[in-house]
Amino acid sequence: MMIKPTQVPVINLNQVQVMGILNVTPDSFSDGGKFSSFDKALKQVELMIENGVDIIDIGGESTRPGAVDVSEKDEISRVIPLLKVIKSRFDIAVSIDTSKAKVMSEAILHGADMINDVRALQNEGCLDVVAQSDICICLMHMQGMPRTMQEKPHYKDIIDDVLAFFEQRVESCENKGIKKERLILDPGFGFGKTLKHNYQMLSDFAQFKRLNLPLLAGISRKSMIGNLLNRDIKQRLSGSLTAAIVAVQQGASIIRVHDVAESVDALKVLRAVAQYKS
Ligand code: 7PJ
Repeated sequence: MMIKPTQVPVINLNQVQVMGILNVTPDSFSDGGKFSSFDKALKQVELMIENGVDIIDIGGESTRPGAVDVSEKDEISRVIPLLKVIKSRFDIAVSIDTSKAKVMSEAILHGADMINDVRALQNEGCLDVVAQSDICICLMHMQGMPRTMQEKPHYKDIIDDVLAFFEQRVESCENKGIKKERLILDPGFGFGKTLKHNYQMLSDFAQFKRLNLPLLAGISRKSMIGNLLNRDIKQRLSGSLTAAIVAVQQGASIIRVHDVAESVDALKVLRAVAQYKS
């Protein structure tokens, strides 16, 4: 039995989608916990919508390097009330960034349009929960776990290894009856990768299209920008935009960003370039 069928196909991949990041963790990576209170989060949602966001990605678990685990109860109380209010007030697609089956089922029940899982549905019960719905799922690659993933990332070949992981996860989904059409793949910039691995993935981003599934790129304000440029969080906009556009030019369907207005502008320029090509 379906938990809740979605009414409309809300994630439209006919044009590149801007996914705006809404962190609701007390220790959020790049907003310093600024939006941890409910009203501030809602204001941020309104602002993102005004600025042309397509999908809002709500995360209640910090997955930045070194982050500690959060309980299921805490994560649900951070994320679900916000999801409910957004869905009742705004006509916007919402993605829930979680790796916990219980959070996923609550999210699906309350109208989430997408599950964004940095652990690619590997945690117990996740495949089963998602199989009972029909919403989109983003499967992200991560080597190791957030607390320790940056200690010694190692790959035989970063592109081949990530592709092999995707193949295995897509197969697990299909074995559970989750149709391929619902899946989006993400190589997971910064998740168990050195600076070199990250730039290899960006240079060869188009290789990830080999499985014929839409791709998501999440690079915004990450250390692959900050460490390269020696810039702190607030000074990473130019680098982030450049990287996002490179990913889009190589076939990314969704870019996950903090700076919605600027990213929407950059995409408009790209579209004009495509439109006026002789
Ligand atoms: C990503 C994510 C990403 C997907 C985070 C941060 C760290 N989900 N959640 N892809 N990153 N799908 O935003 O810096 O790259 S949390």
